[in-house]
Amino acid sequence: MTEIDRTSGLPIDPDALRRSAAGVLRGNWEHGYTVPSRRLYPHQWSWDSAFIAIGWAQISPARGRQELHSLFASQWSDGRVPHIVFNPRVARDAYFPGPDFWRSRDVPEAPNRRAGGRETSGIVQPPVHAVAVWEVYAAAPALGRRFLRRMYPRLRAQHDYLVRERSAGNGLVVIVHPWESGQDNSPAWDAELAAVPLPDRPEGPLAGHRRHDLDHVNAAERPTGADYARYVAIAEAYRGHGYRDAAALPTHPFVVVDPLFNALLAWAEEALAHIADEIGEPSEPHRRRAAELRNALLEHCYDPGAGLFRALDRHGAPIPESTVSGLAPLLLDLPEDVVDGLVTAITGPHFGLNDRVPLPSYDLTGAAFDSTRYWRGPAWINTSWLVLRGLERHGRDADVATLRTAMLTAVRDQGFREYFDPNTGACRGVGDFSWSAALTLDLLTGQQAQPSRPLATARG
Ligand code: 9WN
Repeated sequence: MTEIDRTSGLPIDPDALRRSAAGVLRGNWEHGYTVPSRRLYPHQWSWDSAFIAIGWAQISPARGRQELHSLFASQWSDGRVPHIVFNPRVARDAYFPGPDFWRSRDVPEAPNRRAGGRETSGIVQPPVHAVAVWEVYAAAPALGRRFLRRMYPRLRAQHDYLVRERSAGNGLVVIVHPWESGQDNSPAWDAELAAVPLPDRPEGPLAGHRRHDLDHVNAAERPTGADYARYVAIAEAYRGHGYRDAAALPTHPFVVVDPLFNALLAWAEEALAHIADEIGEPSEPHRRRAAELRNALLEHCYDPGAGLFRALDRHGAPIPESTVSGLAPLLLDLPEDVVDGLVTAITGPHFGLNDRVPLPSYDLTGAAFDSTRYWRGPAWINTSWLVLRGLERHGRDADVATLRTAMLTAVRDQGFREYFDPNTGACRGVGDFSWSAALTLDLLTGQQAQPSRPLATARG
């Protein structure tokens, strides 16, 4: 039944929305985990699984636990959690680049195929998983702490890998591929990408490869062919070093600091501290690491003039593009003037907070803005949700309500789409996209004010 949503004043039928969101997750459930999209992404993706588990927590905490167990079953022995874990039940070329491109089977640190391990990619994605583990546990603590005990060492190994192998030398960690940011063709990567030499092959730089994304989504909504050629070249360079960071990084063609990646690592360290407390492990090292990452973000990435955090290039110089990534540190404990700066950026002309469309992925007034193309402008549910959690943490209730209304309006009117035109709200990308459904379930639960938001409300 349609009712007026208490916080937003929006006419929605929360039960119907909840039912259809749950239907998307159930439809995308695949033997122990959830694919982001049956058509475009028929495997398990790393940060998708974390957001998806947060959604499952609301309707089936058991599936939320399974989702995370399944992903971490393919963790490499060096601690990295691969960005894709391949589904052996779909054709090997159903997605490009697939298992025959990444060749994890040749890497001793990767899951052993002969022992039943799944093949994976060799890069990572933003480490938001400890938050998901905590939220899945917090949704049903009566199910017991065994899940936390099992996940804690794996999460520690995930974080230790990043801090050990990916150090930027300034307290932050680097990423080695645009796909690792989760915001693949963000304008923040343009200058670095332009410097990546394209392989000189007579049949073109993507020779021997075929993109499958364009079978499912309009080319105007996806990265360009030149972007893809460089994505492949960067991945091939890393693969050429057996995915060993110490060997690869000195000459690697793409090395940047992403504020969202680092903010999520810090937020996840806070979650690890909660988990450690709950199972009787020392939590202080996690709080310390979270604070160190936060301080390094403030020192090296915050741009007080713009009121947001900048990505850094390989020399540690700020990249002058304003993207939603630069708003993600709002998830952390910050000085009040920095919070004010971020809120001004969110509500001002660059990100244009309103109650119709979620937040754009890129500055609405930026030179590279494109309302249609992937991470160069379109509004995404996951990054909007992260900013919403940040606004919640800092008690900006009116802005939380506005953003929540925008997100619910988008999925109510356009469905659980992958992304949306940030000006008109029109749907873009694929439909029945898992994290859009999962995080809607979380939003609808927030409306019932259930006490399952420990990280959002914990201050300091
Ligand atoms: C490459 C699965 C993933 C998300 C990323 C999003 C997109 C893949 C692609 O889909 O990336 O990893 O093929 O475009 O950019 O954030 O995790 O949903």
